[in-house]
Amino acid sequence: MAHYILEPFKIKSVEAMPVTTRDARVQFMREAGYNIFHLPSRAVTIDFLTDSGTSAMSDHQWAGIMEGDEAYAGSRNYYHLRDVVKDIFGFDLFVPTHQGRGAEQVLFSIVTGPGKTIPNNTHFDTTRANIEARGAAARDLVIPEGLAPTNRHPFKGNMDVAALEKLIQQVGVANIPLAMTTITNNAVGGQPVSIANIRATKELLARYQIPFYIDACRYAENCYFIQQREPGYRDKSIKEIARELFSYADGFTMSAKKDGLVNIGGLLATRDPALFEQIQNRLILTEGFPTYGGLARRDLEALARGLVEATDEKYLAYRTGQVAYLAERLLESGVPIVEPPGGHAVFLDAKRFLPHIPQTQFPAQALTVALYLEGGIRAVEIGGVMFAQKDAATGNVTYPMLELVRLAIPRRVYTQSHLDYVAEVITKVYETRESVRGLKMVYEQARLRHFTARFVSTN
Ligand code: P61
Repeated sequence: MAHYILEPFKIKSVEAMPVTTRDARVQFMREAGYNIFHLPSRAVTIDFLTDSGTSAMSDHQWAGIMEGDEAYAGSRNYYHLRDVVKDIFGFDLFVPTHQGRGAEQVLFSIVTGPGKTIPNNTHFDTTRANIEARGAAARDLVIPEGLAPTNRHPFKGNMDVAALEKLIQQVGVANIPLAMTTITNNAVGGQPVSIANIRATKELLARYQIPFYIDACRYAENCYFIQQREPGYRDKSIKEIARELFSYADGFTMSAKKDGLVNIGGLLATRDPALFEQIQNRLILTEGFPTYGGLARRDLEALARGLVEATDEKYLAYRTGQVAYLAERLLESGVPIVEPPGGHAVFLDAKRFLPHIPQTQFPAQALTVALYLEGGIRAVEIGGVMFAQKDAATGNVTYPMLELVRLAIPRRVYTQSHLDYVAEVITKVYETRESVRGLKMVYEQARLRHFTARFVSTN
């Protein structure tokens, strides 16, 4: 039997949850063009679209909202955030941004351009898009185990350091303004990266004098996995692990909507004073003055408090335990998932779930539709819709290795009985999987097409 870790909090405020009929869901889905991004939230019972910006804030964070000092420059909330960033990450030079892609936009508009290449263990879609939008190339270099859904490697998110060295030699140091590692590695299943791998990546990059940046949105979950799984870290606190991990970085971007436990916000930090000057100038142009960076000052206070709360081990044990519980329940029913589960989400393996649907008919997208129709659950496709690459010259489409459906669990929002309901709905869909049909895409945009694409059923 799957084991559930007690929630380390009580509920002080509740929000009504929409419950719909199957007929209503069929209608909603048709109107949404079989794309869950077009569903109004009033049509969704359990919303697992994302763990980003969907957390429940604590009473302490809400109290901080009331203590917002809405000064344009030099707000006391900014100084509080500055102290917390220094304490957890060890960085002096940082700016807040409105969210993760705000940080990406500012950084990449300065360092990338045509002919440049940015390597990463795996870029998430907005990171890739922000690089490609500037004519640069985004390269994914995760270890092979990361792409094998049932391989139980403890750090499946790791960078393939040998492949990184090969890439550097191929494209040349001058064309790589920086290299990144994303923790946890979202696109391959929320899989952690070991501190040994971070250290090895840093050592290699230092030899070539290439700066090393971390995409840090789920850094606390990653540090918890290091504590639990990596030899030598069991007795270290999350903060100690974070301080060591970030000591190898020359900078980081962070969507604070994840392990910042806030509904909006981001961070961009660097150790390079000359680059920091450019960052501040660019920030003023697009986000805001450096002591607020596109956020209300009350948001900075909530973030300063959220960052600290996310390093609490009781919270992280519950958080990763909740994800593991749902994964365990699904495995007990024979449902194919990415193993072991990651830190923020359970990923269904749509290739094994729906082997009768070819990749040209978007099996993972078809599965998200089926989950919604069966139980009002909104999950997100991470497969061919999001990541297929079309060759501009030949029109040939290359599909990604993995066709996944991500059930991203918002932090501190759902209880054990919600997860039990989800497990029952998915088991039912699995038992009747032969009836699920593929989809045909009838509308798409050139970039980030998954947000707006529309489909029809191949029925
Ligand atoms: C997510 F459906 N992630 O996982 P921003 N880096 C990484 C992320 O995971 C990430 C960002 C940078 C989201 C939100 C999301 O197609 C989608 O604060 C590793 O969202 O700008 C965001 O941070 C960007 C959901 C993003 C999507 C794109 O759910």
